[in-house]
Amino acid sequence: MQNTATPTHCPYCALQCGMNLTPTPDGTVEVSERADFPVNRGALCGKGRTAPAVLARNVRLTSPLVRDEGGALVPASWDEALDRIAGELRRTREAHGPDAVGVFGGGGLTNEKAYTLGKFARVVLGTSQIDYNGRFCMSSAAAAGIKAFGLDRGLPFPLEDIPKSGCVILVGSNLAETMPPSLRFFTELKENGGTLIVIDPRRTRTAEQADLHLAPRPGTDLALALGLLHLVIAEGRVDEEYVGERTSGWEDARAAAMAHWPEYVERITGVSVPELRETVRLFCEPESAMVLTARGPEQQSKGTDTVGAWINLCLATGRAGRPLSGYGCLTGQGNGQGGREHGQKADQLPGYRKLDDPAARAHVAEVWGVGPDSLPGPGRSAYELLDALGTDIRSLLLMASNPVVSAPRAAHIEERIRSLDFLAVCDVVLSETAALADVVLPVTQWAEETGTTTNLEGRVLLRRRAISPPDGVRSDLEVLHELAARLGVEKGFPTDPEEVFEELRRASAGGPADYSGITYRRLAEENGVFWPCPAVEEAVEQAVEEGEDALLDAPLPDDPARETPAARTPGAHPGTPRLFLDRFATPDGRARFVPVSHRAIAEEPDDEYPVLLTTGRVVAQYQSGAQTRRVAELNAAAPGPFVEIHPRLAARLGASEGDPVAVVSRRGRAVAPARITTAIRPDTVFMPFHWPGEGRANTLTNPALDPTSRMPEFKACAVRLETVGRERAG
Ligand SMILES: Nc1nc2c(c(=O)[nH]1)N[C@H]1C(S)=C(S)[C@@H](COP(=O)(O)OP(=O)(O)OC[C@H]3O[C@@H](n4cnc5c(=O)[nH]c(N)nc54)[C@H](O)[C@@H]3O)O[C@H]1N2
Ligand SMILES: Nc1nc2c(c(=O)[nH]1)N[C@H]1C(S)=C(S)[C@@H](COP(=O)(O)OP(=O)(O)OC[C@H]3O[C@@H](n4cnc5c(=O)[nH]c(N)nc54)[C@H](O)[C@@H]3O)O[C@H]1N2
Ligand code: SF4
Ligand SMILES: [Mo]
Repeated sequence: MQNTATPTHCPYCALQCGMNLTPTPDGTVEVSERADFPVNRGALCGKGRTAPAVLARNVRLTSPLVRDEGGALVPASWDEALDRIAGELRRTREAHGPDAVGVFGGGGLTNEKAYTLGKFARVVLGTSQIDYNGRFCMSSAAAAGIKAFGLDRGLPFPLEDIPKSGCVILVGSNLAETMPPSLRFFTELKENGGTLIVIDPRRTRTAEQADLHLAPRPGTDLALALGLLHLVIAEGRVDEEYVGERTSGWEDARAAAMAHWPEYVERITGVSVPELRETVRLFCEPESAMVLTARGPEQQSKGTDTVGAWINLCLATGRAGRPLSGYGCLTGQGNGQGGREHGQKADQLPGYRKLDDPAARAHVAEVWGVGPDSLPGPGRSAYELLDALGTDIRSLLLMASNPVVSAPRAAHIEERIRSLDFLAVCDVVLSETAALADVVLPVTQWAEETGTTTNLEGRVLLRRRAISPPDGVRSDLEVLHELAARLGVEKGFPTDPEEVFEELRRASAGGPADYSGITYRRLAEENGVFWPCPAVEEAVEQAVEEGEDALLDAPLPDDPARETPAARTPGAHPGTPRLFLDRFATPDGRARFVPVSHRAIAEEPDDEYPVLLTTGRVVAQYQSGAQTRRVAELNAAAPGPFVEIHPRLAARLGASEGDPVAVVSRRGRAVAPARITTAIRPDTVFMPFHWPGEGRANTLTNPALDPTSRMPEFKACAVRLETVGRERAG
């Protein structure tokens, strides 16, 4: 292996910060600054900086594990482990049919892995039962984006546009903790005279940066957005010309908003009418403005409608598909964007195609060399799939998720997982879910393998291998190749990521997320390419005929969306940093208003469960914590769960700072120390969800699903508080 630094990207969140990795004598890597990547310009959060700790042999798995007759997980050879998985999956299929085998993926998987996992499920297992943890993440925003714009890409513009906008409303994003290097774009926005509005029931580190912070009751963002639109109409701030030229469906959306009087919205949300008016003024006065949502408004049983309402606000004011304006979703996982495009989702084929679209089936089936009729139809969503374990679904192959900690109503899901006939888990560490498996396969990690990810801007990136993996570890692609062979499919599951990417290019060609013009070489040279990026055949032919010089002068489409900050590959399609500037991706090119009305959360507080619980993240832990809880520096910063409680509620309960508090919902009971703070509403408590065991927040959460996106309501459920060892209070 080389000893020079390899430019690559962080293993964790959707920012995909650039970093340089240099091999160290102990077999891991040293992280150093990589200033050429425009998203983070060298800055990293503590998680990215300490990511190499998880590469260490004493932290990660280095041998397959198989459950022995005594019930213990013991080291085994790769052949033994793979044979066992293939045998059990075959047995389940023969006894109960192909849909009795389930597959669960993750938004942390590279594009190549997510693509191959989806293909493996449909072609090798023939099951419709595949979904992934991204369903818990961005599915509501995706559904709303597709409804309104005809296309879902997290941000329709590069992050670099943010500082030049006039106003940004951040709805339910705590990016100061969840994407710290991105805070720079918002401080630059303020330095340039723009306004930052943050909407969060808690005064977070992000909210502290805001010019205006609105703290609504959890689960009321839909009413809030409707109230703002009502005021936009009442104050004559609708951009009638834009609405007439670029949208459809305004009359119904307008009528729905008019039913949401500011005073009514104030009662529902707790945000005062003057605050609503001030928000409208700050949003409407500048030339340009943006709305960015994250998990706060999205992880609700009405998340799709809620995002739709925020998009309506953008459309009515002419703030979408115009320079420095638009709606965007701050996607979460490392490959949260690409992970939702290439087929690990229940209803989806590569290139963001729909599994129930005959033309899409025919195209992808041809690339895969199978008959279109052999492809199964759409399957269940993530929670529904997990809920069916042990009943309809008897065996599960799980890759890159830890639902024992991260799924809603987790005690029930844990019980479902335990009731499976067979569970195989591929992971880098022995996560809480892997610990329940019959076979665990140890896989390579970010710095040990090459692959592409697509960050929250829709920028496809090359994550390069910097070191060799330790002996005993294989890549997810090798696992799928070996299992396919054992299940009778010898071809079509390459282990070389570039070979997989070449196939993905063809499979995605012509689809909404078209990667066909992207190559590993371009990604390396251009520092990322924004999709859609179709192959430009003529340009390639011309290149061959006329040689490189002619290509340097090749005309580029005359479109401001094509202006990439990075170097362009002459003659090739330059990629699309900015979407919708000319038209939206709907059949008539117009964005669609959706008529939406407020509705309550699935479980309102009552006498028995009088307090609202919301959940989320802290800066030093990542997701289920499977990786970051193994890093000493991060554990020192965030050692365990806690319950944020307002002093008034704490006084009523009789709890002091640090006292263990029981939080009880209809699903179960969790105990964690009280953290008393005025930064939260008195009617609401907050728990981060990074820990298993007694303080597991997801023991409490409500799996009520959004009817469209099938997103569970992680952000609001009814609980009561008890001091531990005493009778109920709160
Ligand atoms: N440190 C860290 N960073 C991460 C992750 C991590 O686990 N740890 N995970 C990554 C992933 S996958 C994701 S999805 C992103 C998530 O990134 P964020 O969405 O920023 O994270 P959350 O903390 O889940 O939620 C954001 C905020 O929503 C607020 N909120 C709760 N209920 C409501 C509500 O009803 N309405 C509104 N408006 N706000 C509400 C919470 O108080 C919280 O401050 O972070 C990514 N980055
Ligand atoms: N209460 C509550 N619950 C939530 C949320 C919330 O806000 N509140 N947020 C939800 C959201 S947005 C998300 S994204 C989910 C995430 O929750 P999970 O799906 O549990 O995500 P991770 O903890 O990132 O789990 C990833 C697992 O894959 C492993 N891994 C990492 N890279 C690879 C790889 O390349 N291959 C393989 N095979 N394994 C790998 C890691 O070690 C880890 O065990 O949690 C959801 N749960
Ligand atoms: S912000 Fe996200 S991508 Fe950047 S270093 Fe931190 S975890 Fe990694
Ligand atoms: Mo997420």
